[in-house]
Formats: sequence, structure tokens, C-alpha cells
Amino acid sequence: MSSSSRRQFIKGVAAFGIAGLAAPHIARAAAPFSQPKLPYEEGDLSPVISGRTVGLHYGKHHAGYFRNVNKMVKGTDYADMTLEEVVTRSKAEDPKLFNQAGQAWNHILYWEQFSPDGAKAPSKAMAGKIKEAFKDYDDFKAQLIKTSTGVFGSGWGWLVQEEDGSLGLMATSNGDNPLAHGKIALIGIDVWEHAYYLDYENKRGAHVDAVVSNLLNWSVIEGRMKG
Ligand code: MN3
Repeated sequence: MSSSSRRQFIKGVAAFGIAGLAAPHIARAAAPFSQPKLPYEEGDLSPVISGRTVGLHYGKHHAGYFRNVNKMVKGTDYADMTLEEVVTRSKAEDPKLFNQAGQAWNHILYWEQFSPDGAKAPSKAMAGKIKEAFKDYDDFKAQLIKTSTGVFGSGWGWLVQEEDGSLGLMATSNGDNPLAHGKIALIGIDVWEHAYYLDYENKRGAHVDAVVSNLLNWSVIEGRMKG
């Protein structure tokens, strides 16, 4: 396949399937990709996540992933793709790019799912979905915390929507994410040390518990559901 027909093919695949996975707020633009603004002030998640941690995590780490992706895709076929397409295509082809693109994408979801004053509980419909997959909300919470805290090394814990529409949990390493596995990411819990070490030192579980208990904005999370 020539590179232009391959691009057309990829765009076709994206329009048919992957586009549906993209959260509506993520612009479907090609490179250079730009890091979305935080939907709140850096200090607004304090004391659960300090302003210093948000400042470094968003301003240095997340910004760095965008810088690296833009550098790596320049002059390649990837430059014409959306960030979602770069993630799904690079997984098999280019693991270094995949981790950078995955991290750029993962943190968009991460920041947007939090709020100092968002919907603190799922809607009735969402609570029903949670009950289908878990014993109850407390069980869901405990399992998400356990899955996230239990990631070995750097990675993420996720609440996902499976292809059959049901909810499930998964853990991924480094920049890997549900998008690359054909699943819809609903909640992403970052357990890289940069997400918590300044505030919680080595107490990853305490950080994850505090985040899951206090910062989730269920209206954003439910907006990611498909169907
Ligand atoms: Mn991070």
C-alpha cells in the first residue's frame, strides 16, 4: 500500500470506528498536537492533589509528552493523523512513539475527569451499570483503588466500557491505555510516581483512595460512555 492510500485507509478506519472512541472535547486535528488547558486552576484540587503537583505534572510531564510526540511525528505519516490514530497505529509499529502519544492522550482524560465541585456521584443510570458489574458503588471503588494501586511500576488503572457495553477494570503499563485495546476509557488513574510522590511520598494507595473518593466528576465520566 502506498503511504497516501495507507493514510486514506487509516482515516477510513478512524471515521468508522476509532472516531467514536474519541471524547468529543478532543479536537480531531493532525499534528502539531496541542495540550488542552486545565479545566480548573492548578490549586483547585488541593489538598487531594497539591497545586505544586498539578503544576509540575501538567506543566512539565504532560507538556513534555506533547513536545516529544510532536517532535517524533514530524515529517512522518503520523503527522496527518489524529492523536487517537497515532496511539492505535503506533502500538505495534513504534513503541517509543506509542508511549509518548499514549501519555499525551491519557493525561487529557486524567485532568478532565477531575473537578473540585463536579458531580460527586454517578447518575441513576450509571449507578445501575456499576451494579451490573460490581456488588455496589463501594465495591466498585475498592476494586478500582486495588487495580490502580496494584500496578507494578509506572502505569494506569482504568474503568473501561467493554465492547459489549459493560463496565470493567484494567491496568496498563507506561503509556498504554484502553484505546489501544479497543476499549473506551471512562476513568484513568495515573500511578506514575510523578502523580503523587510530592504529596504522598511512597503511599500510592492513600493517594489513589483520596483521588477516587474526592475528585471524580461523574458528569464528565458518563459523557465518555458510548451507546
Ligand atoms: Mn502522569
